[in-house]
Amino acid sequence: MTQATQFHLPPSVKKSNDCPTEHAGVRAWVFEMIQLLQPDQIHWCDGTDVEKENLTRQAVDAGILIKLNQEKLPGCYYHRSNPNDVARVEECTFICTRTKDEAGPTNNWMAPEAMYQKLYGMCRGAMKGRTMYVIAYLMGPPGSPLTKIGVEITDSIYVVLSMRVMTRMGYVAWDQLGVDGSYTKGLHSMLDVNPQRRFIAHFPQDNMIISVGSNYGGNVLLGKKCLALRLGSYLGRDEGWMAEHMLILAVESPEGEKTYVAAAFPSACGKTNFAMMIPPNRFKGWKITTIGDDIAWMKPGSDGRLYAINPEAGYFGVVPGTNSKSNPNAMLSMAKDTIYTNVALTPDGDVWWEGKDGEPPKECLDWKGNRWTPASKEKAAHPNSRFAAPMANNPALAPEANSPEGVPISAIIFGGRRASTMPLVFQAFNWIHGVYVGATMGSEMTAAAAGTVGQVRRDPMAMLPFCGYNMGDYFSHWLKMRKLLKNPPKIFHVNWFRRNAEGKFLWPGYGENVRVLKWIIDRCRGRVYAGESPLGWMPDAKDIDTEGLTNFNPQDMEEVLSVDIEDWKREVLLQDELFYKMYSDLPKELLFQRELLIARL
Ligand code: OXD
Ligand code: MN
Repeated sequence: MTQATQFHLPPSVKKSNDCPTEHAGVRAWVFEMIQLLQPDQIHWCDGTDVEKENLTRQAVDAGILIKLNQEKLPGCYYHRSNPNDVARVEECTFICTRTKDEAGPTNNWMAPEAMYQKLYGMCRGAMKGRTMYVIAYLMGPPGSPLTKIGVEITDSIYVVLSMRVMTRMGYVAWDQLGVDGSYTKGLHSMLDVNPQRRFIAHFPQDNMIISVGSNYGGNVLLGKKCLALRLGSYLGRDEGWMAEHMLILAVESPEGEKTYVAAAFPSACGKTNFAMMIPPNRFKGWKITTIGDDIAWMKPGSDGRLYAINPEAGYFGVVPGTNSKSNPNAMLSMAKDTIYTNVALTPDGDVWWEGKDGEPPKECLDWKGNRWTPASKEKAAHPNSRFAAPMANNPALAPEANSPEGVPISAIIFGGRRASTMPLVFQAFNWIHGVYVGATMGSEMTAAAAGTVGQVRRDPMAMLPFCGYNMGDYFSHWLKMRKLLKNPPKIFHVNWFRRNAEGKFLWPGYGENVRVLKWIIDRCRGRVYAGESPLGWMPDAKDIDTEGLTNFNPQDMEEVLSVDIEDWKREVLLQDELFYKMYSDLPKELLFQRELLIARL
């Protein structure tokens, strides 16, 4: 444990504890931020249980958290956000590289000096009357060569308590930082939680994040989207690894054969459900365990395979629609020690949301605190209401989630929410084709980001909102990674959301997705046939096991696997929308892949 040391404060600032670090850079930066932000008090977070108890009590006293029914939900608390602050906001998210070109055509950009000036201007005196918390946290298991250290300054007790769930924070991180470790700086102030004064700014060349005007997880838990994806992708490009918006899971066969898979789906397309899936009876003896549900950091190993870690320690999942059928493991994960945000609150201190098991409550308070009954027109829980739960709660947690070496990935799966066009599954012909498949991914929009729900948007590798540099260079980095891998993962595309002419889902989804996963694994291990299609290698209908599927008509297999050439001609044109925007930055290989696809069609 790091020794407490003297840290001289301006006389107006109280301290609640001693500084736990001798790191000169961190101390100097914190001192500078105290002068800028002018807090009443500073608290260095140590990550202990005593600290958690104290901060939780303070948050309850201040009305920031509501203690839930401890018999039903031990250790669980409830938070309502400002109604203007319920999702990530891409229009307020900036990549402040030295030149606009480095940020590329898909990111908002501002010159670093201008952005610093603007945000430091807003931050002057912003913590008057508030406590400034200093959080050191690890992204990744302690001791992993892939792990990075972050230090976040915040004036939000909700952030501190959520960071405790989502990362390994406190002494474990102060210790790994040591006296001269490198780290990502993150400054967060809620200011007055005003959308007009909301900015999430990334300075990749300074390894720095500034987030102001919000208190929503994706904008303010700076280890997650800001460090693990935006700065992570930038660092990965320079250091020869990949930061991806991917879940990681392990599939174990009844014979004990383990295969690791990473999968990228856009926000709120079921990554958490897929990562925690429970195989159906037909797959008795098969086990799926979760390594991560949102982010993968992947690096080539000495054996030429791609090794992945989950940098996070918790889940920040979408709640509505979660129930004991769609995701029993998520239900158990959030049964204790969880912070719920923007769900509905029942009179007996329980939580409720649309799609939860059982009947809706006769009455409750909705996510805004207004009385709600089943006759109400508005939803009780916000569609992007969330749970923050420690991954240790997940009954299906893979022990490898804490392994510093990470796990060797055999398959990378891309997917989106598509009512038509995209078949249930296909395999890319090779890595370069797989990069093209990922780069042209599209999905119907959901509530995780502000925008028009339902419209198809291109979301390359599910990274459009999370790539910390020029997306064209990001594709080149993907292509270059192939050269570092003797045994690269095979690449696949899936779509669980295809519908028939009547609008009914063709595939049952959820735990049944293991049937598709099995085909994918058999392909990786060279055990199953595939036929060539214009899109890639596809299964024969008979090669996807449908035995025991009660809610699936085997005739539908042909339809869910079908490739409609006319649909695909339109799809290629739609894909061009993003390709045109990025044209001058696109690697030639991808344009060539586009030509090949058109020729095959
Ligand atoms: C998330 C997201 O919160 O992708 O994970 O939006
Ligand atoms: Mn995500």
